[in-house]
Amino acid sequence: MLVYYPDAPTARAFADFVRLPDASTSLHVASTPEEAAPLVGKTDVLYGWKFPPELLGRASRLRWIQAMGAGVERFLVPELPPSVVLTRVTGVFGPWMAEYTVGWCLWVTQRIHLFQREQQARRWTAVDPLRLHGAVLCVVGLGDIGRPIARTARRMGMRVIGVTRRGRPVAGVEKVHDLSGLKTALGAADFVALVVPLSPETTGLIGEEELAAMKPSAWLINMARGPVVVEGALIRALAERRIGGAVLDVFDTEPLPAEHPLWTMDNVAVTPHISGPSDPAEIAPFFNDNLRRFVEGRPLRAVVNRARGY
Ligand code: OXD
Repeated sequence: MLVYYPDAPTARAFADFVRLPDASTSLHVASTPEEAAPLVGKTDVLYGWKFPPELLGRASRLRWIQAMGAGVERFLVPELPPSVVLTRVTGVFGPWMAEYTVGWCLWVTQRIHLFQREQQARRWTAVDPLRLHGAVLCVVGLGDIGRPIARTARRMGMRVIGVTRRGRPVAGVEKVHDLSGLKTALGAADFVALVVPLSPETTGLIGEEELAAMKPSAWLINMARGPVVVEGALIRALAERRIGGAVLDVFDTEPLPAEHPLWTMDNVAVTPHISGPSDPAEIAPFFNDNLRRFVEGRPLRAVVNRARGY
């Protein structure tokens, strides 16, 4: 078994939580392509994140990859042999991302940014906050992550609508639109939370027309992947104040380059891809359960459908 994470102490922490099924399994840890290269050809199970795709073509024994995150597009490369089963992590990130969503919605409605600035200038600026209660949150993607976000937002008194591929009803969500209703849903929202996986279908999902469908006061919260939003269109909409603002955790290029215009826009909050952290201790029970299933020949949990991309 190979544990791979591109940071040595974190890779070690992931490895420390692994419960090996028997004494004949050996566990290797790598955090650079150079360390992984001599190991990949003898690996049956890869427990990894940001694994160098070029090495996957050399993984001739590989049978199963457990990704350490929710979004698995980095593994869905032509080098990945078709016989390898890929699993993602479910049940872990939703609660984190629900707190992120509600936290940043409150940052907007409580005008936290404004009051911090005013405090620094010792200015008494009595502007009323907005109500979160009754505000409409549109969750785009109501899967394992979107549903806990919807539940948490509802508990805070928000009204929740959503968008999914098929538009099937979801308990507690007032109205679920299918993709053909995306713009209608966006137009009804005060906050839009993006939590779809990156796939050919979702690349550029939010472009010029979708941004134009949003209310001029609405905020976009992107926790999905940068390319789900057409970055140029978003920057124009923000600069021309055609939407209220954006809270962005993901970007086309990460880390966001120092000279990037999004850093300095006053209607943008930038966070460095932290909305759903991969904590070794939190993910370990999921991995160890799947490992037992793998060893016993039982079906694995959260197997990725490669054609769908999640
Ligand atoms: C993930 C991520 O997909 O960290 O899990 O973005």
